Order: sequence, then C-alpha cells, then structure tokens
Amino acid sequence: MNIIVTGGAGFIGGNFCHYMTKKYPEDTILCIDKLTYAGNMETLAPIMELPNFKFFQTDIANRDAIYQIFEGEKPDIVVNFAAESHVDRSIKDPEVFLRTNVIGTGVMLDACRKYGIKRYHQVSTDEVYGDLPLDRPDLFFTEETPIHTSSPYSASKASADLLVQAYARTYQMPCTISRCSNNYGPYHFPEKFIPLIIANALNDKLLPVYGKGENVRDWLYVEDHCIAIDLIIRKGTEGEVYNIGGHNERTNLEVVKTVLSELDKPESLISYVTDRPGHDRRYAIDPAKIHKELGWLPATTFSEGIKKTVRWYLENRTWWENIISGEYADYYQKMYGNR
Ligand code: NAD
Ligand code: TDX
Repeated sequence: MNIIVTGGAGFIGGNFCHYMTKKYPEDTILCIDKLTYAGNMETLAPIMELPNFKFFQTDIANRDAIYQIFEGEKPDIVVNFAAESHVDRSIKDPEVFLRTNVIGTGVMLDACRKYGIKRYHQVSTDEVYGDLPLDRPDLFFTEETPIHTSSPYSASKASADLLVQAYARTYQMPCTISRCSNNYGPYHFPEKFIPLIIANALNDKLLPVYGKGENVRDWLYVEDHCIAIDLIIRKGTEGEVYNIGGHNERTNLEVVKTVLSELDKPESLISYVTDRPGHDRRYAIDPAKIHKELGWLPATTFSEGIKKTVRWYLENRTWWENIISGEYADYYQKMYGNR
C-alpha cells in the first residue's frame, strides 16, 4: 500500500513515519511536509534512505502540488497530521492556523475525492471538546461530548473535523477521525511544555509554569498514539471518531517536579508566570471505545515514558540544541521575555 503521511517532519508524524517504515517494509510511506519552523529533516534522517520512504516538501494547502503528488503516487491511505499545533502561537497569530488546519485539510479531502482513496484519516485532538472543571474528576471526554473550543488552534482543528465529517456524509468518503490527548516523547519541539522544561532544566534556566501550575493534562507516550492510529486505519470503522488517551492525568506542577527529579535539578528553577489567556483547565479522555472495538490500550506508563523521554533528550542534545540556538531564541524572548 501507498500511505501518505502529512506533517511527517514534525513530532508525532515523524514518530509515525519511523514506526510505519519499520513495521510495514512492504508498504511505502509518502511523507508530505512544508517544513515550517516545526518541521525538521533531522527527525527524518534515520529513515530518509529507506527504500519504502519518500519525502515531498509541499504545503498541504497548495492544491496543484497536492494533486500532482496524488496523480503520480496513487495513494491508498492518507493520514493527515500536518497542522499548526501550538496553542500559544495561535493566540498571538491565528491566521496561519486557519490556512493550514482548515484550508489545508479541505485540499487533502478534495484530492482524496478526485483521485479516490481507501481511507482518509484525520489526526485531531481532545482540545476540540474544550475543557473539564478541576473539581469533577468523574468527568471525561467521550466521542459524544459536544465540540466546544477555547483557542484559535482548537477552533481550527474542530473546523477541520467538521469538514471531514461533511465529506464523509456528502460524498460517502471513507474517513475516520482520532482525538488524542497530550503526547510526549522523542522529537518533541521544545516550545511545548515537557521538552521546554527538559531543555531549560538541562541549561539551568527558569521553568515557566503558567498560572499556579494546577491545570491538568492527560499524557500519552507518542508511540502509543502511533499504534492507535495504525489500528484505526486498518481496523477502524469508516465514519467513526475514536478518542485516544490512557488515564494518565497530571497537573503541570506534578509534571515539572517529575522531570526535575529525573534530572536531579532543584525545584527552585520553577518560575510561575502569567497564565495563558483562555487556558483550558483539564483534559481527560475516556478511551473505552477504542479499547472495546480495537483492543487498544497504552503500553507505556507515564513513569516509564518520562524516563525514556528524558534519556532521549540527554542522548540527542544536538537535535534540540540546533533548534533552540536558531530563530527559536526570538520566539522565546517574545513569548516569555516580559511574562
Ligand atoms: P508539530 O507542530 O510538531 O508538527 C507539525 C508538522 O506539520 C511540521 O513538520 C510542519 O512542518 C508540518 N506542517 C505545518 N504546516 C504545514 C502545511 N501547510 N503543509 C504541510 N506540512 C505542514 O505537531 P505535532 O505535535 O506532531 O502534531 C501533529 C498532529 O497531531 C496535529 O494535527 C495536532 O493537531 C495533532 N495532535 C497533537 C497532539 C500533541 O500533543 N502534540 C495531541 C493530539 C493531537
Ligand atoms: O511554558 C509553558 N508553561 C506552561 O505552564 C508551556 C509551553 C505550557 N504550559 C502549560 C500549558 C498547558 O496547561 O503546560 C500545559 C501543556 O502545554 P502545551 O505543551 O502547550 O500543550 P497543550 O496546550 O495542552 O496542547 C497540546 O496538546 C493537545 C498540543 O500542543 C496540541 O497540539 C494538542 O492538540
């Protein structure tokens, strides 16, 4: 099979390309990525020369270029990871989120409709459900929870989901959607919370914690997300949404303290800074459907996953040091300079 993976030079898409090229040597992975600030060819370096991997530097919102790839490669499956993915950037500058996350998804869907496809899979997020209160630990997001977005990022991802569902119904396209909780693991761009605190702690820099650090996220090791998507594209039911998450809820403060203790760094590095506007309080996924229908359960616990992740950042310093020494320094100053 020919499988298009968009956004494959990013964090989760990159891990998915590694996973799929290794697991299915008989399939060809066709990676499409625009290489924005978040795309990194170093992430793909270990698989670039494999005979079952091809890379196209292309914008998913560029209709002509995307149609040309479909015409030449005749993909069987499309997995759409490509997106602007950082909530804080969406608050500062929403427009590119609409272009990539909404228009880009529309172009990918049109290409699938024009050239035919066995499966289109949209990688969505639990953020489309909004947030849950901190004092109701009994509440979880199910696939029936209404869409109720908070940030320009989550609104753009929800819009993309609605487009996918509209195409599935109107054009009878074979689509699935997955909505996953927060991922962590290797190749995670250091603007996001866990890699940012690992990189800062390793450089003895302050760790910016928004508000009081009480917000809760449901953390999943990235490989478990890759396994879930692979199951959905092969065995999931067309037209369905699947939530992915592993009941691994932690407050941000708990996460920071765990990372500091793994690195043997002092808690005095914690610095409470102005909160994110509209900051979602708690995300918590109910993964009962994917467990019952596809037998998926996370394989990696948070304590194992965080150890593996910290080790990866220690052993792959060049990967993230190259990032933080570039334009990222300007971003960091703008985002955290006067916070
Ligand atoms: P990322 O920001 O690390 O990577 C995004 C990739 O998409 C980059 O390689 C970038 O170059 C590429 N890209 C951006 N705009 C593009 C365009 N117009 N055309 C082609 N490529 C483009 O993101 P991530 O964290 O790996 O997230 C991947 C997907 O998973 C996103 O759709 C995101 O919404 C979703 N998701 C992420 C998480 C998480 O915790 N990171 C959780 C749930 C869902
Ligand atoms: O410097 C920081 N300090 C801080 O306290 C940063 C960057 C974040 N935080 C907090 C905000 C959140 O409560 O940590 C938590 C996690 O923040 P992010 O890593 O920015 O992730 P989040 O906003 O939860 O969104 C992530 O999960 C869902 C991904 O970035 C999305 O792409 C995905 O859809």
